[in-house]
Amino acid sequence: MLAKIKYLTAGESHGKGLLGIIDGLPAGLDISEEDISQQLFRRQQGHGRGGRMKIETDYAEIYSGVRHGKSIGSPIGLVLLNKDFENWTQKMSTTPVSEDVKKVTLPRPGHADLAGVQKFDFDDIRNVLERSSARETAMRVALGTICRKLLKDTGIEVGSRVTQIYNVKDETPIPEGITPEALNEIADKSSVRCLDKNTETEMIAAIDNAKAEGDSVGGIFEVIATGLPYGLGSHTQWDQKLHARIAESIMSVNAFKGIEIGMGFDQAGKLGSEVHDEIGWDGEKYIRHSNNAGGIEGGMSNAQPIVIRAVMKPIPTLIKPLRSVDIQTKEDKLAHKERTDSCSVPAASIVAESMLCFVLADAMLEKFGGDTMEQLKAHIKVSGKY
Ligand code: EPS
Repeated sequence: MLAKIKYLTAGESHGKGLLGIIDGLPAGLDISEEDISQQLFRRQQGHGRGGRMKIETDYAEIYSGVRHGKSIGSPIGLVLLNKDFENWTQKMSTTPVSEDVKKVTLPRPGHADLAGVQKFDFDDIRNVLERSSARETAMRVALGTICRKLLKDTGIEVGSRVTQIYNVKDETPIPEGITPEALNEIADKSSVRCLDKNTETEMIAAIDNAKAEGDSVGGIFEVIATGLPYGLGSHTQWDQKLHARIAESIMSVNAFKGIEIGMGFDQAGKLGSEVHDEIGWDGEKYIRHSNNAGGIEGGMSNAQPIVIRAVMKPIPTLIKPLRSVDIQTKEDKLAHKERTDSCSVPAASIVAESMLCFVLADAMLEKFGGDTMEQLKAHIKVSGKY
């Protein structure tokens, strides 16, 4: 749960576009459409993307809340138009149409299709699939860029890389001491956002093989944040705990099925003495001899880098569809298929960065507060412990 920041998105995948509103940010934050574009571009990349990304050049127009390049404390509104809408004007018209629009009646296993039509009593799956599409994550990345900017201005960077696609794993650790932005620079040069060149080739082959079979693959990515002070989040109440807030945010992304923090699930097979990060004093400040906790102890940041990993399932839209049932006739049929991606794990890692940005920016505002960026920075200077 976010404490200080509120944000909402609206928009269907093939509708007119995506809308986003974010509220609760201080005045005086530099925000530009160029910054947002840069992140939107990153989300559009990746080996295994389908035809849609060739149609779109995602660009979010700042509609409100910014004046002469700076936030003014009011809600910030963004508008991102879908270029593809021109091909869907009848099918996705907001007003009634005379043309007969074919209904989608074959739910895809693993997608929101069947649960959605059951919930809303729809006879057309399109009413569900349009909003459940990961297209919506474009707006999350756009809004998340504003939080990323606040973090950057307070010394916090967020970056990511892909560690697994299908059964191909990159076991190499993130280079010691690398900044998240430097990590992104390297990862962004790879079409699968993988640091190891040999593994990259295998990952690309895994995606190509799946695609050739009409199938899809998922994977795992790692997100890191550095420059954090002690004490974001709190141990004092369940909904204050920083790792819980991060988990909620990350798990809200389409197709994300799990999250680990620090050593994560590997801790199950270790002794306590192998897991916990020993504490030292370097003459000026506390240090840790390792970071298995992933930067969070007792629900609070401990001034170490935050390290999380999340898993994305294979996309459920398959060119070689699975068995399903027609919701109109109840006949056994193969699931609906439409244009899709065979892998969008690299793009998902950018979305995950953005989701972490919301939580960390919110936790910084919660701890240090301020109506303006100047005030926020002054408060951090006075009471931030690193
Ligand atoms: C996406 C846009 C979609 C898909 C993908 C993500 O475009 P379209 O449906 O027009 O091809 O490429 O969404 C899915 C595969 C899904 O199942 O939701 C995007 O902008 O990221």
